[in-house]
This record gives sequence, structure tokens and C-alpha cells, in this order.
Amino acid sequence: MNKAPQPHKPLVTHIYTADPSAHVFEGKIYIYPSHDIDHDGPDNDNGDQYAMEDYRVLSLENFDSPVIDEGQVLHLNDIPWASKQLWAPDAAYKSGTYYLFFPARDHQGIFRIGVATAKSPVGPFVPQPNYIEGSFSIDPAVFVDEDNQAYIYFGGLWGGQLEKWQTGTFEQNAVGPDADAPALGPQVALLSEDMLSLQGESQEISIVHEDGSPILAGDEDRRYFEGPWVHKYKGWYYLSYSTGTTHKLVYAVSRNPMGPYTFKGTILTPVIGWTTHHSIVQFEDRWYLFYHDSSLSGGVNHKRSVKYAELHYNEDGTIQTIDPNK
Ligand code: FUB
Repeated sequence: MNKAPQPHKPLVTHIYTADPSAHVFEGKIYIYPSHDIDHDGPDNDNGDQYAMEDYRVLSLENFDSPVIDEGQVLHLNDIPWASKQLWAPDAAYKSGTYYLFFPARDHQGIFRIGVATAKSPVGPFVPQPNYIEGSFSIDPAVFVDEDNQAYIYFGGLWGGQLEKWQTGTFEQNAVGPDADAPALGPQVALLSEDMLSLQGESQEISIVHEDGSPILAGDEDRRYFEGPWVHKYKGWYYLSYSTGTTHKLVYAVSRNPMGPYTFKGTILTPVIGWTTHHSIVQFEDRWYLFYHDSSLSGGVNHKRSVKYAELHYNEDGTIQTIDPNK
């Protein structure tokens, strides 16, 4: 049996897990990670090494109880529109139904976002026959606001193909903006009442400096790369994300879930391994960061492990930077 989790240690060691989306459902913590596997394919900037084929769910009664592997909840073979690479998922709950949002390449090799439903937080999840119309790229994160309106955030550069959608259609050879041009932001859309489709087209979120000027594409310590997450704290929306090439988790804040968001600072300094990806969740009266690194595999980028740390806010609402080595 797995032990109770310890801060900055792998939650489980019998499988590799990454991209944790943590939620509190029915008073328990549920973690929806990617399930990393070994593979014989290439390892490159296109992300071919991330060849995941299924999703599993982890659960915790609380931080003193063992981590339970709830088993497989969805497999690639059961998703008609998907061909490969089940990357970072997220889950949501609304009106008696649990939703699993997930990216995968379609049969043309284009990343899209699908949704599957279940009556329990541990599935099994039944996928919709097609991907969400109007969705593209990777790393869906769903935030349900206090008024019950749900928002979906998504997008990732490089293997995640976000730069190929700048004209609104997929352009295989498109590259990102020049270093001195505004960076690409993540996409956001309202979800429909039944959570299965977008309400209108998605739009790009702008992330700006305190003076209102845009974060530039060459500002790799601050610009958006992948892995968006939105949570709300004391009336502010916090958009946090990975900076990719500089391997940080950073955040920006707004009074509006659609942005613009003002850049604030770093949540997590670089971990072992290239990718860094996270979620932030409140459990009882404390806040937690779930993230991953590649320490368990000795630094193999596509064999990662989910970890956690407590997250602390300052009086002014800023987040204290976490060092994963402490
Ligand atoms: O796990 C595959 C990809 O790596 C995710 O979609 C990204 O966020 C990065 O963690």
C-alpha cells in the first residue's frame, strides 16, 4: 500500500505520473494526472517522448492517509477521435456529473481537447464520440466559478501546437512571434451549461506587466508556455502556468477570469526534468501546490512523479515562492 504523502516526495512510486490536476470532491482529494510510460520512439521538442495511453486517478482522504491508486479510468482505445498521446487532463464537477477534459492528437496528428463523463470522481469515464468543436492544442484546465459558470483554459507551445493556430486555422509550418513581439497567451472559452461544448469561440488571454505593457515572446522567464491553471483567492483570479524553456511555474492575477492578467511572480523554481506542470487546490483551510518532477527516474523527462507542497500567501495576496529542493 502507498504511504501518506510527504511534501516534495513522489505520491506514488509504482507508476510514473505527471501533470497533476487536484480537486476536492465529496470532501476528499482527487488527483487527475497523466500516466507516463516508457516507449521506443524519439525524444524531441515535438514531445514525441510523451506517449501516454491511459488515465488513472489517485485519491487521498486527507494528508495523513495513504494515497490510493483508483486504477484506469479511460483508455486511448475507447476514444474514437484520438490517435495517440493522452497528455495533461483536468476534471470538473457540475450538477451530479464528473467531467474529464483531456488533450490527444486526432487522426490527422492535430492536438484537440475531448471530454468524458462519469457519475463518480473515479470513473469510469465515457468519452464523447468527437473532440470539443473549436478546441485545439493541449493542457485543458477547467475553472467553475461561484456563479456556476465554467471556463476552459488551454494551450501549449512547441509540441502543443499553440503557435500553429495564430490565424484561427491550423498551419503546420507556423512559428511563434518574434522575441520583441507580444507573447502568445493561453486560450479561454466559456463552457456550455452541459459542459460538453464551447460557448462561442475561444479567445487569447493577455498577460501584462504592472504598467499594462504586454509580456514579450523573448521574455522566457515570464511568458506563457503551457499548463494553465486558474484558482480564485479573496476575489482575485490567479492564472498560473509553466514558462517551459526556463522551467518555472509563475502566476498573474486579474479581477476577470477572462483577463487581462497582470504578471506577479514565481510559484515554483525549476525541478529535476524539463517539464513543470501543476495545480493549486484548497483543502479545508490550507492551500496546496501539486506538481511533478523526474527525480524518481533519475531525471528521465518522460518518467515523472507527482508531488505536493503547501502553498502560502502573503498578506497582500502574493504567493510565496516554493523551492522544490527544501
Ligand atoms: O505530459 C505531456 C506534456 O508535458 C503536458 O501536456 C505538458 O504540460 C508537459 O507537462
